[in-house]
Amino acid sequence: MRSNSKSTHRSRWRPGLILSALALAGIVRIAAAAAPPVQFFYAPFPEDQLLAGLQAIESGGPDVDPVAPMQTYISLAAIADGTIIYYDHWEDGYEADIDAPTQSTTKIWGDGNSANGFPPGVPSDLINAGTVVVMNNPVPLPRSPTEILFDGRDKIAASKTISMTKTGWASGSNTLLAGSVEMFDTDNWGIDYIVPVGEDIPASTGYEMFEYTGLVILARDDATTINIDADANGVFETSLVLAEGQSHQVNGGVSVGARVTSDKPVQVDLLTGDIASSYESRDTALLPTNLWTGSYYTPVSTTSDGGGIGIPSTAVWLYNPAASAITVAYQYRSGGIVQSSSTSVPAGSYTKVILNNGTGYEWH
Ligand SMILES: [Ca+2]
Ligand SMILES: [Ca+2]
Ligand SMILES: [Ca+2]
Ligand SMILES: [Ca+2]
Repeated sequence: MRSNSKSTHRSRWRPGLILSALALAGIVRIAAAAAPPVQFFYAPFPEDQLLAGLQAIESGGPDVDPVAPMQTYISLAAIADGTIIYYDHWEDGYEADIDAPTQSTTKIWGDGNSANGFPPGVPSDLINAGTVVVMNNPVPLPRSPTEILFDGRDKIAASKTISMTKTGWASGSNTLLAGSVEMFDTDNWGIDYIVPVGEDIPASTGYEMFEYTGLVILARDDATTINIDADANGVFETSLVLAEGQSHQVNGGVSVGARVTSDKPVQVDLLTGDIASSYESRDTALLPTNLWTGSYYTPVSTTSDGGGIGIPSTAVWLYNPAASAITVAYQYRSGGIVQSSSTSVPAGSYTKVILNNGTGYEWH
């Protein structure tokens, strides 16, 4: 075994890897890799899955139901001059090497050569610090892969770090029921996720805001096995295999402490809503558990009330995955004076803290 292991290890020192390492050190310049990607993104919430989630939240009753087509906005912001973006649509399959594309549908943005594509709204084809690119189109459903559109599952690579978001809504309900999530690059994906809120939070505690709780799970690699314990009973009731860029939806039925694990990194997004409530939903990208930490800042509070029933709109939900209760201390300013307080979060459960108006909070 030792001999095999050593052999395997040594075989990894291929000449290409050595050259790449030297190139990074500035010793060797390799013409073919003028702008190698350092970040990779996959747009979450394929439009059919987002529509299914929105329809589960808002259907029936007197309000206008969500229907196709969807409206999709994918945006990116650059922080460095000379950023190169590679945009690879899922519809015709992914490139083997996104920075050496062979498909005419794959666009290279920011290289000053508009013949291979340029960002919407940026005819100069130059992406500099502060450049914002917004990709927007209606997305008919069901999707026909022969129609190339900006949509969920598309793959984006960047030669310098960027930030990205995806925003969408359905026709009918329009922007009354819309969602927007930050897109984490694949370095910030993980193999273990726990959902901090869920449908089992009583209406009296959660204002029914989690009456619908669902997930979309998107894979980076072919042959990614995912396991899902949506009802948080400690047993994975669903196990399936996803290909690169494929997305699986858990369309409701997610409880506090629900878990998603995988053998390769995945992206998990959360969609929640108050069912048939004249349009109330929330969504967010979940962080994998290895990126959880013991200190957070909350920048936002508000005076507005929740639906005119006197409930402050801004609340923090604290989740404790441990087998015993934990105490969370927090500080905030009131009238310019720093105040300290604390709350207890039960084992495997949650606590809600409502934020006072005009305050920022630090949690630890
Ligand atoms: Ca596309
Ligand atoms: Ca493609
Ligand atoms: Ca170009
Ligand atoms: Ca289960």
